[in-house]
Amino acid sequence: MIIDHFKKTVKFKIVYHGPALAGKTTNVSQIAKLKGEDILSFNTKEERTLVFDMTKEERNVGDFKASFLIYTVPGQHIYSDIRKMVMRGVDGVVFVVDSSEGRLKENKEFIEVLSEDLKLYGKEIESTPILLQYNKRDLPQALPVEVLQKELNPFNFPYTEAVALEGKGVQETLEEIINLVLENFGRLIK
Ligand SMILES: Nc1nc2c(ncn2[C@@H]2O[C@H](COP(=O)(O)OP(=O)(O)O)[C@@H](O)[C@H]2O)c(=O)[nH]1
Ligand SMILES: [Mg+2]
Repeated sequence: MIIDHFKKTVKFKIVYHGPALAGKTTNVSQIAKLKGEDILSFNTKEERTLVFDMTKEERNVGDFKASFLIYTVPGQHIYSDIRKMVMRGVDGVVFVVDSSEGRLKENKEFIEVLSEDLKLYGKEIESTPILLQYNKRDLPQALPVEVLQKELNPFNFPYTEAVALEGKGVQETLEEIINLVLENFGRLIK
């Protein structure tokens, strides 16, 4: 986070993390769309989100103006350098889970990737504001939330359910991570 006491601004960084094709870009595009904007995408020539996307939210916090810069990481392992770069200075993470049964193993492995990414910048997964979003709840092969909770959420992070493709749960997820980040900020400045 970057605080500017002169201008009364504080900037936070929120990253949508998670394995490839979980729905990270879909979430962030929906957030931008709600504001009548497009996401900024930095793609390769194959037009996949191999680099990252971003958008911005603003809130008033006391007499400060808080901005939240929202990024996605590429989920493909070959782009780990870019992922790590995006994770620098992160204040809060939405870990997007593809609820499909066939993606469970990948989701699990990626929680480990998230943990390593945080360690790289001296942060522990247990003490970072993290929210799990169980996405693609519309799929017939979606695992029950209780199963996902047991398999993916040993730290008992707050979670949301979503169908990002239809915009369901997208705003709720964003509000919840913003709240978690602000709560954490409140604790830090006490
Ligand atoms: N059925 C379903 N598909 C989704 C949902 N959210 C995203 N998708 C699809 O999943 C694919 C990957 O989404 P994308 O946002 O690019 O994933 P990313 O790699 O995590 O950024 C795309 O084809 C999306 O349309 C959802 O809630 N339900
Ligand atoms: Mg993407």
